[in-house]
Amino acid sequence: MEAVETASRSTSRSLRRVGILYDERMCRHHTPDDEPHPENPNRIRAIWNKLQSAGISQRCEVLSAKEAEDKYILSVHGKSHVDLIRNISSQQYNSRRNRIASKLNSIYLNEGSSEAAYLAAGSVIEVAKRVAKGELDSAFAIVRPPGHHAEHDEAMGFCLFNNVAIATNFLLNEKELGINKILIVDWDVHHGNGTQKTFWKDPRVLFFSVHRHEFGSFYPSNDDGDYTMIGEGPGAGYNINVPWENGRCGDADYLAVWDHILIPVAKQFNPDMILISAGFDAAVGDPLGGCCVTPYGYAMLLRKLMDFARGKIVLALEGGYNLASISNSALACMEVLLDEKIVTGSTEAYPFESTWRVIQVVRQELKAFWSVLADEVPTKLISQKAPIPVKKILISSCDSEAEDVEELLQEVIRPLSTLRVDEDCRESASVSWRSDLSNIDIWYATFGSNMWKPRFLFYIEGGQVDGMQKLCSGSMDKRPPKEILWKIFPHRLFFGRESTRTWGLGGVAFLHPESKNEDIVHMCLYRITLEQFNDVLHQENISSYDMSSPLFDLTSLDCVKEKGSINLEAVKKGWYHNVVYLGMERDIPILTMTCDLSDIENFKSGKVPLHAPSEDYANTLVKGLVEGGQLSEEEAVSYIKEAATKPL
Ligand code: Q9C
Ligand code: ZN
Repeated sequence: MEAVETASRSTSRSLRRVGILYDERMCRHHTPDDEPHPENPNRIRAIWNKLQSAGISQRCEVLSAKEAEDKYILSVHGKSHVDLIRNISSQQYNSRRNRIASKLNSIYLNEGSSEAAYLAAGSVIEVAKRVAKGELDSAFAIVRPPGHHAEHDEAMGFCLFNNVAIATNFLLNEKELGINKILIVDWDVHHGNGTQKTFWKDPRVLFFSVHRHEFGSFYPSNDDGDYTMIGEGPGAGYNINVPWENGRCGDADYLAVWDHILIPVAKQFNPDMILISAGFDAAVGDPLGGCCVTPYGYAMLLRKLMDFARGKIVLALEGGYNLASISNSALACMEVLLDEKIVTGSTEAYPFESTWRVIQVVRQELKAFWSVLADEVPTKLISQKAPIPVKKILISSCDSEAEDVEELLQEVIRPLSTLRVDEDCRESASVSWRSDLSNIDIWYATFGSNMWKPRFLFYIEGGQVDGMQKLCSGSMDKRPPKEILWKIFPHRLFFGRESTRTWGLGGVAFLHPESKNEDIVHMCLYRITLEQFNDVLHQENISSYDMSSPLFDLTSLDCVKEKGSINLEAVKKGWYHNVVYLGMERDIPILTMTCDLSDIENFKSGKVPLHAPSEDYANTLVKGLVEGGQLSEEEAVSYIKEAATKPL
């Protein structure tokens, strides 16, 4: 009997006992009206389906989720936070839930949130316990909501409970498990601020995070993720941050950080167990991350960690928003845990120069604590670097601009058209979406300065509009609009914001996203492709978003037709990130872009002022309306005046 079991194990199961935890109940946390959101239930479904169809889950021990007990959660979070998350999904919170969520930073809540949060935390505990006991060699917990941003008293960044921090404390507190030193590796593209704070003074936990930082402008947009943040008191030296200065980092950059920081330190620290905050939003194709780690890259990073803690490794999912990217990355990691085949693949040759610089400053900062970091990195290595990256990104805008100018100052201006289509991710990532969307026409309806055709053409052709200091990147597809027509819609035009970099003092045009019968707005409709529309969206909402995937694809189009409007999370800082559907014209959808309803509230309350436009800006609109044959000059002037003076 026993012989039979052993035989069947060696054929269908791996020699390694690898745990995998998936539970559909964690899908019950979603946006209240199922509005699109990058952190959605399909993320974990996609990973699970992929692992099943690749035959991975069949070779693993499949576990289901367990809710965490409050006493474990309370080792990381305050009582009031735990009470809130426990009760937030109950009926008595129905009327307050959305308001509470809106006061938090990047959080939504629904009737399924409490259960999912407890299951996510409990699941990481469950797999970590089994690995610690030796029942499993290693494990992957496919959990959501993610956890690493959640702080002692605060849910943020799509995270409710800090799953990895909770499991870490669990392991350390269960003395009989014999786990006294834990290495947490956080390779999510965002800084693990919550985890860092939890173990700030704790030398039993070495927290290592590599993340986009951009000098404090990348989410969570503060200095917590800086390399100078090394821990405090007995924890000094036990917190290591590797902050990227830019996006586009890929396998070579991550591997260099592993080879020259993490691996030597891990050797010296000699952990009893490793927990990985395994977000896959640094993966190539991720809409939020803008980095380009391949599945092979993730496999290598994980492979190198398997040599420590006798292979006792737990991966817990954090972020990652491209379903294909996260599924393939997770699959590559599972193959490493199962250890059944050699990791194969190749990596682009060299890290960026900025990567070597960051590695050097991190080593410098920490060498007093880790003698293995004391030597200089050989100049021979450092001289091997990728050519200075040129950004295709953006470039300038017109009615709008990003809030943080710093973000922009990093940009090297270069027209899109000079990029080859098939360059690797470091420059233009996967651009196959472009050919898909280049055959689909939409009407781009504009109510602002783009009504003046010469002005709008700069968004297509690129270049500098007369009298404006700024350069537009243009669209990669430079064909002019196929048709132009004008229509009147029952929407409210208004002018807001005190000043903009493009137009100086004075408000710029916005459309109330909701229609009302007493209002009218003149709109100029340009028939362009969905690809061009994406480039227009990008120019209207300057951000570090890198266009490796579209901002607005066919799914978004279906969704906006059904829902009326959709907010583009990736360019949330832009003022025109809300795409509104205005109906069909000759079987072609009409789309415009404006602020969202929460901005409208801020305009109404005066938090952001309503403001008449500058003369230059108003003149551009008048020219648009007059040259477009819509109104006489006099009528155009009074149309704008009315929109600029009527209260919202
Ligand atoms: N301008 C994780 O990956 N983005 N969280 C907000 C505001 C929030 C990411 C953008 C990103 C949170 C787990
Ligand atoms: Zn993330």
